[in-house]
Amino acid sequence: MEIENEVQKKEKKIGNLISSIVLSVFENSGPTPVVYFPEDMDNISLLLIAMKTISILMGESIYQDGETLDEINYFGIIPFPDLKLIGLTYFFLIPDEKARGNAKATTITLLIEEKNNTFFYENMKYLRVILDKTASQIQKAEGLDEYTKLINDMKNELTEFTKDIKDPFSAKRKIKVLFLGLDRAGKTSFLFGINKKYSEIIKASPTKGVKRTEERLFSEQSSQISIWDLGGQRTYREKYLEQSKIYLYNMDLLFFVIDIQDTKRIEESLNLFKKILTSLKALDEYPPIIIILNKYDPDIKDSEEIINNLKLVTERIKNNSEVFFTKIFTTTIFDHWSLISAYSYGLSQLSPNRELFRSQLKHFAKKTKSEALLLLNENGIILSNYSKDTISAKVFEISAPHFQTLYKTFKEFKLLKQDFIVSSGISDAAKKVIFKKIQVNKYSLYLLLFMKESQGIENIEKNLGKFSSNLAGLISTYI
Ligand SMILES: Nc1nc2c(ncn2[C@@H]2O[C@H](COP(=O)(O)OP(=O)(O)OP(=O)(O)O)[C@@H](O)[C@H]2O)c(=O)[nH]1
Ligand SMILES: [Mg+2]
Repeated sequence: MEIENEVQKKEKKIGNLISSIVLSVFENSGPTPVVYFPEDMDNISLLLIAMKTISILMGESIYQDGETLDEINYFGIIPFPDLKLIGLTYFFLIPDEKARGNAKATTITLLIEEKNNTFFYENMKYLRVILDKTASQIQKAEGLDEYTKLINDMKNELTEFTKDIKDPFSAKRKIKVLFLGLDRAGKTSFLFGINKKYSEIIKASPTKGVKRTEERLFSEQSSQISIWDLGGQRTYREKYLEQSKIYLYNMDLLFFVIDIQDTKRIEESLNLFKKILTSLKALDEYPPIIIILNKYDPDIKDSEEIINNLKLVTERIKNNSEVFFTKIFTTTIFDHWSLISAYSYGLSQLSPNRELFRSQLKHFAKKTKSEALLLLNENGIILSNYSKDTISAKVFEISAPHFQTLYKTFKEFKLLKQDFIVSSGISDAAKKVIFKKIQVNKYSLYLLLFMKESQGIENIEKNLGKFSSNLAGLISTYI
């Protein structure tokens, strides 16, 4: 009898993996929970969910700046520590001629218990499809009755989906990142370069088997990122392809490294890439793939040979990648930024909140009249970036690492009166690059801004509070 009760309890819990669903709309009176499940949810929790999701996502008036309905759709994972819940929120607009900006800010939030948070990360793709589908139906719906029906349909679909989930979730999200490529492509050097272990690069010998390290974007981060650097010599390659279930299985992100100087081995390298994709398809794994064309050294990058190799590889990768998401970067250990850009871009693919971060940066850029913005962690990894044009982006590429070094040096020798560095006299007197440390809860972050107007600093201070508090709601679930 007792055993049966236990079983029943467990069954019920699994069926109720999703604690609640809330559809919130920004009405005249403010953020309002309009449809929710379960129906007896208390008002205080409902209001908290409506306010937090809508305000984080909305900024003040992001959607009134001439963006079309379709441009506004963001996913994010948002913590609700007071309720011990965690939410997956989809933000979108419902057209409404009577509303400010001709649209009403709307969110659909799925809530689960904090301890089950890996459920969201592991099922993100599927959940995104369901939420997206429901949202686009709601955009076309006529009113409350239809909203209620659509949310109810979604609830049933989700219950059906979660009913088969038997395993309890580990509290920690485990992320597996692989570095693959031929021997001597530069995988190990790349990773040493990212961590500025330059003396190790000189000493590096070919990797035997696998070398595993842990990456931390923040010391407080709750997920565990394992970086697997796989030796590229033939025997090791054969081993990981043969035992793909051990090595390639459950991969969240792949860096594929090619030596762009080694013209003779480009075919071999592309063949390996093909084999890896075939293995991944067999495993039904579709991680984002970052292609790293390495050894793109400053002194030879304009040579005819390198230009030809680049063209060939880019074309072949494009034609061979099929359903995989790929992004190509050129890198060299002689340019730290080239490594950081590729690496950061890859890691950002792991963040369900990346679109939200970007929209926050874009909004802050507008408020501060900045041409470009970068948000870095303490190790100089880019968490998010926004730039109006490619020139601003280029300015950043060149200046960001220098600023961070300068800042740290000044700080170390106690030469900083305020918590920022300003450089002016760039192209014209009014343009400034500002590097500033910001504190978001317990997280220390760095902000680099490229501004065209000189009243910039006051603008930063004025808007920083709101910006930081919005980021605070998103950063603990960044990865
Ligand atoms: N010129 C140049 N040499 C590089 C660059 N990156 C790495 N190398 C050199 O390339 C050689 C191979 O680098 P590794 O990092 O050991 O290559 P790997 O891909 O880890 O090789 P395996 O462990 O055998 O798979 C070393 O001598 C590095 O110094 C680069 O950007 N430019
Ligand atoms: Mg190696």
